[in-house]
Amino acid sequence: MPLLALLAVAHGGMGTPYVIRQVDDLDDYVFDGAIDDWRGVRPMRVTVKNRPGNHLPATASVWLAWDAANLYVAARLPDDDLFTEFTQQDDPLYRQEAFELFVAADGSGSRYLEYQVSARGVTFDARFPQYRRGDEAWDSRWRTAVAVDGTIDEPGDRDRGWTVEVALPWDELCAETALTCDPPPAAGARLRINAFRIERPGRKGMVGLALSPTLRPDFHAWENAAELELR
Ligand SMILES: [Ca+2]
Ligand SMILES: [Ca+2]
Repeated sequence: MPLLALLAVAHGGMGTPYVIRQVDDLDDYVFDGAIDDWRGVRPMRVTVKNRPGNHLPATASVWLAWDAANLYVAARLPDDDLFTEFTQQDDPLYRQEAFELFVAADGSGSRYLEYQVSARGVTFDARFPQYRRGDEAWDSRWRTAVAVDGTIDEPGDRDRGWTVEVALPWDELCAETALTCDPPPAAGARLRINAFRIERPGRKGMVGLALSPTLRPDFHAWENAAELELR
């Protein structure tokens, strides 16, 4: 599978945005859940939900990129026991294991979007016109694809994990958040995002991992979400 050689992701330290590179040529990109074609991109670690420095028995890596049509996200989620029994759109995937994205224009906590996908490829999507006032009946036009290395809901064997690719259309992000598409997002534009992994080792308890530590037990802690800058 060809490399997305022109993709690159870099980020600065605390207080500086993650820099997200534009994809120059998507012709070679295969939207299939496998992430070999993201090898040219530096991954970001999703390691802790609430506080920096915690040691947790799970990790994840995420990749971000963009073009004129979409914001792209990929993730690798190593997992020796794939656990997600939900099969219907908008099922509460977060009660078992899932990868989640929150996207907003700013840190105000209003007008944001939540996306979840499970290893089964089942999705949950909701828009939040106000903080925590979600509209789950809303359905996104996002694209998702997953690739599973193991067997889902077979507790007796040892899995390796799953990978996921996501494409979020800018026109939808602009319609449902304070981002503007007139003109469309371009180099220099900034937005807020957080990515979470919900993992249940032994199918109990819950380990929550975040791209940007929320610093409090709230997935909707927008003031602590990561800032992205398109480049
Ligand atoms: Ca698991
Ligand atoms: Ca929905």
